[in-house]
Amino acid sequence: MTDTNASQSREYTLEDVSVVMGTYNEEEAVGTVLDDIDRYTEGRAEVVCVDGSSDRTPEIARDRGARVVQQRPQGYGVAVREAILTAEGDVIVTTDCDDTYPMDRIPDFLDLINRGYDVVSGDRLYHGADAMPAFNRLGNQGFAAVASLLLGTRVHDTTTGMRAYHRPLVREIEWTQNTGLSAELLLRPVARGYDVREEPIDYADRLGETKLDPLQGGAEILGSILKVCAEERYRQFFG
Ligand SMILES: Nc1nc2c(ncn2[C@@H]2O[C@H](COP(=O)(O)OP(=O)(O)OP(=O)(O)O)[C@@H](O)[C@H]2O)c(=O)[nH]1
Ligand SMILES: [Mg+2]
Repeated sequence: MTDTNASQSREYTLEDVSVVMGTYNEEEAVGTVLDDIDRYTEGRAEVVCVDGSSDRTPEIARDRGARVVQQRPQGYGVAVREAILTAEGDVIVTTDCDDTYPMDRIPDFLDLINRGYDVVSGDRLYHGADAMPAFNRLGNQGFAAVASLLLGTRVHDTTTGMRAYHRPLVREIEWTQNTGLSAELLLRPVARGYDVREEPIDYADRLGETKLDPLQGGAEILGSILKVCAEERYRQFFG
């Protein structure tokens, strides 16, 4: 079993945390999200926004001390891959910039990484995800069922945007997906035997407009899940 984290020699603190996100025209939410991060990390975490906005999002983010990396908008995964590879902390926390994820849970996620997990994945479906549109909820349950069957390990929420990663894992795996990056970031570590924990979280209504078309986005995510699971199964059997 690959286990980068069990051998870690010291306890990580909030100074070792990078909170990262893609931001695309999130001026309604970005101030609240970054204020929450500051509050719950006591201003000690690095914050990285990979931004493709044409509105005031990057100015608001810079004003609040975030590091803003400008990027032409190319989709969720292109932005988040850049964000996780830019982050300098040993513990990398991803979120959406839409005020849906509970930033007050960052210290809990850090504790779990310190307990030896390589990935801590916020499971929105555990508490029912009432704020999620019914179509998306059903889709997410379907994605989890398909991925669980294909990998032979039960996973519950493959497309959550809130996770903590131990940095070595982020560097050890090659990330290839765009809309389906969130699923890839869970499924490849699960398939490769890293210590992955799904942690129930609350999920709130979005501030501002969604950036994802549910039908097209859903089809792309399903495609990513099938491809990633097939590649990982091949890798398990043929090396
Ligand atoms: N830089 C950048 N960020 C993006 C892009 N597409 C989406 N994002 C950001 O990625 C995050 C996820 O997008 P969302 O619109 O919240 O997608 P979602 O969570 O599937 O949809 P909702 O359920 O409506 O929240 C948000 O913070 C977006 O601003 C992009 O092309 N470029
Ligand atoms: Mg979102």
